[in-house]
Amino acid sequence: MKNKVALITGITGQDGSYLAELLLEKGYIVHGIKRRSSLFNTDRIDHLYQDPHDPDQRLKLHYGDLTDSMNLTRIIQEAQPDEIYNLGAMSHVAVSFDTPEYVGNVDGLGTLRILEAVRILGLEKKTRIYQASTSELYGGMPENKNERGFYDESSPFYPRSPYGVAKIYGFWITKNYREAYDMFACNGILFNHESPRRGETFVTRKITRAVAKIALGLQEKVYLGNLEAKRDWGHAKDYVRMMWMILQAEKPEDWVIATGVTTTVRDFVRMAFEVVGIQLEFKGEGVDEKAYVKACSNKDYQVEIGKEVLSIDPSYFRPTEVDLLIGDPTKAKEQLGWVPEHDLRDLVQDMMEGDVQLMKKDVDLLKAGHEILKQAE
Ligand code: NDP
Ligand code: GDR
Repeated sequence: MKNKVALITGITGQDGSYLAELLLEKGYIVHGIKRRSSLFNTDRIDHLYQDPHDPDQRLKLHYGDLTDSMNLTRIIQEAQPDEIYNLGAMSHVAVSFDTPEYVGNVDGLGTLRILEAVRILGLEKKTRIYQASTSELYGGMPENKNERGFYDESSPFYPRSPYGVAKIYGFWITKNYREAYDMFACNGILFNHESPRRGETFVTRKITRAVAKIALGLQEKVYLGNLEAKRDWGHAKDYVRMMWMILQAEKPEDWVIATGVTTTVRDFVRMAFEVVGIQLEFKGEGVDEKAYVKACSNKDYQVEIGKEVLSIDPSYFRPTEVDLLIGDPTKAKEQLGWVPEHDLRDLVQDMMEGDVQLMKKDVDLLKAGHEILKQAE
C-alpha cells in the first residue's frame, strides 16, 4: 500500500516533534518545515533524522516560513500531502504583547496562506488540514462557560492577547474555507499541554527546570508571575494522537481537547517540588507571596529547611490575563474514542525526571571545572 504523506509546519516545536514520531510510526512519509536560524534548531527531532541519500528516507525537512506564501505553495506542491498539520506559530502569549504585528502575520495570516496554497494547487479534495487552535480563544471569561462549568465547542470566544486574537483569525478562516470550498479543514481547540520537550519559558517547564536546579544546588530560587492562574494541563503525547484522529474522522469538524481538570500555577509548583521530596510552605499575599522549604525527605538533595525558593516578579504579569481555563472533551471522547493515557501527576513526574537528568549533566560539568551560563526566562 502507498504511504500516506503528511506535512507539518512547526515540526521543530514540542507538538511537531511528537507528531512526527507518531506519523513515522504509522508509516507516513513526513515533510516538515523548519526555519533558517543562525544556530541548529532541530534538537527535538534530531533523533528522527534520516540521511537524505537513503532511498527509503521518510522524514524530509524543508526550509520555510509561515510568512512566505511562495515558499509554502512550493513546498505543498512538491510534497502533495494527504494531510497538513499547521502547528507553526509564535506560541508564547506573553511575548505576543511585545510582537503583536508579527504574531498576526504568522499565527493569523500564516493559516490563510496554507489554506489558500492548497486551493491554488487544486488540492482541496485531496489534502486534509489540521489547524492548531487554542483554549486562549475563550479568554477565561467566566460567563462563557457551559452549564456544567466548562468551555466546549459551543462556548463563545473572547481572546485576551494578541496571540489569542491572531489565533481567532486562524480558527475562523479554517472554518470559512471548510464551508466555502468544501475542504476537510478542522480546528483542534487544544487546552495547555506540556511535556519534557516543552519550551523552557512556558510556566510548567520553567518550574520543573528550576525545581531540578534548586534540588541539585545549581540555583537559589525561582521568580514567577501570577500564581493564581488556573490551567487545564494535559500531556502533549496524548494531544498529538488526537490531532491525527481529528483528520481520520468521517467529517471535518472542530474539537475541544482537554483533561477537564484545572490547577493553579501555585499547585503545579507544589507538585513539582514534591516529586523531589521537598515540601513547601507559601506565605504572604500578592506580589509579597514567597515559598519556603518546609521539609525535605530526600537525602540526595541538600536544601535547608526554611530556605526561600520562590518570589513573585511582577514583570511576568500580563497586561490582560486569562484567569482560568477548563475544557470539556466529551465530544472527542464520545465520537472519536479519545482516551488520554496521562494525568497531571504523571505529567509532572515525567517533566521532573527529564529535568533532573538534564541538570545532573550540569552538575557533572561543574565538577569538571566548566562554567554553566545563565539563560533568560
Ligand atoms: P512551540 O512553540 O513549541 O513550537 C512552535 C513551532 O512553530 C516551532 O517549530 C517554531 O519554529 C515554529 N514557528 C514559529 N514561527 C514560525 C514561522 N514564522 N514560520 C514557520 N514556523 C514557525 O509550540 P507547541 O509545539 O507547544 O504548539 C504547537 C501549536 O499548537 C502552536 O500553533 C501553538 O500556538 C498551538 N497550541 C499549543 C498549545 C500548548 O499548550 N502547547 C495549546 C493550544 C495550541 P522554531 O523551532 O524555529 O522556533
Ligand atoms: P499560556 O502558557 O499563556 O497558558 O499559553 P504559559 O505557560 O506561558 O502561562 C500559563 C500561566 O502561568 C502564568 N505564569 C507564568 N507564565 C510564564 N510563561 N512565566 C512565568 O514566570 C509565569 N508565572 C505565572 C501565566 O500568567 C499564565 O496565566 C500556552 C501556550 O502554549 C499557548 O501557545 C497555548 O495556546 C495555550 O497555552 C493554550
